[in-house]
Amino acid sequence: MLSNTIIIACLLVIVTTIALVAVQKVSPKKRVKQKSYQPSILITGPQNSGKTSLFTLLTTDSVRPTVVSQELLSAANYDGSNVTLVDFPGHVKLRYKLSECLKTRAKFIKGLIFMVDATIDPKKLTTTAEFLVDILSITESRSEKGIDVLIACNKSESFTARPSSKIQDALENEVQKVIERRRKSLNEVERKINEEEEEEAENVLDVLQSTHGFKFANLEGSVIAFEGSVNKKRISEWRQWIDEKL
Ligand SMILES: Nc1nc2c(ncn2[C@@H]2O[C@H](COP(=O)(O)OP(=O)(O)O)[C@@H](O)[C@H]2O)c(=O)[nH]1
Ligand SMILES: [Mg+2]
Repeated sequence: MLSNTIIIACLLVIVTTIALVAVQKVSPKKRVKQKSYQPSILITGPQNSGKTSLFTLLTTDSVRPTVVSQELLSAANYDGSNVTLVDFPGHVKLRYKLSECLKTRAKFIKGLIFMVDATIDPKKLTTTAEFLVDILSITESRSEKGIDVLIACNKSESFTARPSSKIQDALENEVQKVIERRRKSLNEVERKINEEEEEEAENVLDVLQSTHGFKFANLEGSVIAFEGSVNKKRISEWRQWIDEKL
């Protein structure tokens, strides 16, 4: 008799616990609201292009030596606005942080600065273009109007620097090649990728590339390239672009 009571009591405890867990799992869904974030401007781009130097110049009005960091830097209420300025480290291993941010906060991103070192040989822009395709794949598909991108061609005081128009053209060509390669590998590679994933990847490439090939001008977000030099504090065109986004 006593053992029956114990069994019933145990059963009651188990059933109550299961019910509580189930309720907890269901109720957050009901409460899910569209998360709200501060509007932001992101400074992105490959390593060593001058992102942290620019972030420092914009936030302290000084040019200082930088340290390679794995942490992103952010400055809320940039220049008296409600916008947060964010410096994303360019290291490949930290790219997921940028992807995550772009995916979850697309609507709150006022603009994206993609910084490149203008002294790099335009023929060696392949990895830079791959990075840009990763970014545009998200910004063009997650946000209705896309996100405006400034290609900030830094180190332009150097005599080996290329003009911004040349860098923009070279990047456009490289992006086209990256898209073609990705499309080819989607079609050719026999791997167990599920159909849904494959279709999504193809859709993203279609968003970027019309039948006439990839052109920055065909994107939803505007893409513009200006040269500048953080070291020489020659960044007036970049500042103007930022001011327009604030
Ligand atoms: N020549 C030149 N070097 C620069 C300029 N801006 C930044 N640098 C240098 O480029 C290197 C990388 O800068 P950093 O801001 O750390 O790049 P990040 O990796 O993109 O954050 C540092 O040695 C900077 O001093 C510039 O306008 N001209
Ligand atoms: Mg940095």
